[in-house]
Amino acid sequence: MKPTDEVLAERRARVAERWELTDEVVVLRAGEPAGWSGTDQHHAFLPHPDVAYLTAVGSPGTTLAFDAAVGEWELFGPRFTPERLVWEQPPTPVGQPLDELEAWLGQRSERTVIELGAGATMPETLPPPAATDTPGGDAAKHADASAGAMVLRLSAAIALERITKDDAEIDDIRQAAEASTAGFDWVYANAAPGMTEREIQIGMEAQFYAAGAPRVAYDSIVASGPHGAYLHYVYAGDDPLRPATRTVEAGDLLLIDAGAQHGGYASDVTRTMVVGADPTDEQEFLWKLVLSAQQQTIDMCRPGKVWREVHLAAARILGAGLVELGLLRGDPAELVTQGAVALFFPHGLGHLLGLSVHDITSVPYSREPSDDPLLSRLGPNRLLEPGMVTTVEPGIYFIDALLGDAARREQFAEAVVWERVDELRGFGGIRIEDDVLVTDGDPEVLTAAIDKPIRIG
Ligand SMILES: [Mn+2]
Repeated sequence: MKPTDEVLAERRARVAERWELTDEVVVLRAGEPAGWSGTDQHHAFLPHPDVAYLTAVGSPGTTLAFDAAVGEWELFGPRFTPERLVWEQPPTPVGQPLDELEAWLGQRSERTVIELGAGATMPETLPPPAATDTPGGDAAKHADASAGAMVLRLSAAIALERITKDDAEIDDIRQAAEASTAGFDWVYANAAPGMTEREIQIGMEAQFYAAGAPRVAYDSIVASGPHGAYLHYVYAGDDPLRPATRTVEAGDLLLIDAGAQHGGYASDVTRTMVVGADPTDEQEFLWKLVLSAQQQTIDMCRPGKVWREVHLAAARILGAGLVELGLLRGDPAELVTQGAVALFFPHGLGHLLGLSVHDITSVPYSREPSDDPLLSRLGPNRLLEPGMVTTVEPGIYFIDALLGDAARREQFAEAVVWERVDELRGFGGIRIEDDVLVTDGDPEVLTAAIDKPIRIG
């Protein structure tokens, strides 16, 4: 649902409050389409998520400006010339014409202007604080550093607002999930041995679009048999000029990680099924293990839980199962600490979901702990809060690059029962993923309508 003007005003007011600026000018740009090198074509455009969040407008060039001296926001939108309107339909007119931004900034030329959104230069690491400046030091470098720190702080403030979703945002994620449901239902009814991964992808995505999704939230992963062991296996990932695809065989695992987008908001769903045959003992054991790890950790998605603990709980459950199946030996918690479980579960349990499928990743501090109170809550030790939407996606994979690596085989000679593991090389992977809304009460699975069959076709 498109946020009302009132909701947009509330979002902007909360951001401005976090910024605590006095007389600076902030400019947030949605960005421009990226060119395809060597041609006059462009890649599909999506606005910078901070601008989408604060404006609900997606046209290239859309710019939101803030004058901290008076506490006022000004929206600028592109207008096309008659010549351009011969070729392209007009963007929805919003705010003042973008051409007037320059004059608006000219009236504030004495003030510090901070570029955010697509115009921001985000520092990769925390710039040194000004206090460490030394006499005769490189003044210009420190000036850059402090500008970088400002960009980081202001971006982090928007990120903190985006971490918890308001009702309009949750509604869009629900609608994205509904379109995804149509696509997965099509797979359950139609996928069968003899079809290619590509045919299944096309049939599924057609249902996303038919259900109202303007686009997919990310490149769909439709991976059969051994391909399920590449975490991000996508069509044309090998060579976009002559993409290969694989025909699904009876008894294959089929791992589908796909999601529709709605209103700019993503859904992100993974299901793994055996196609056209009853599951083998190992397929059934590992599928139920992954599902159990998912169910138990979804139940942990409650306010006050530290995300890292939820991840480690999933890893221990998976580790215990791998011991039970005879692939690992030892204490599950120790196997997690040593890194033996990560040979089979080499990714995080989940990520925030929102305007981007991996939401709030543009702030570097979302990846590391920080002493800065504004940045610390973005870290991996983030506490879950009501309104957060996170994926929960445990998995077990038999990845040749890890399991065939001589150094790892030696390092884990004791922990891994290699003769048993080697029998399962080529197994592929199993991942089960849902989108979970943290609430004051029980966690709500926004993708609960998407069935989890162990066998289809
Ligand atoms: Mn995901």
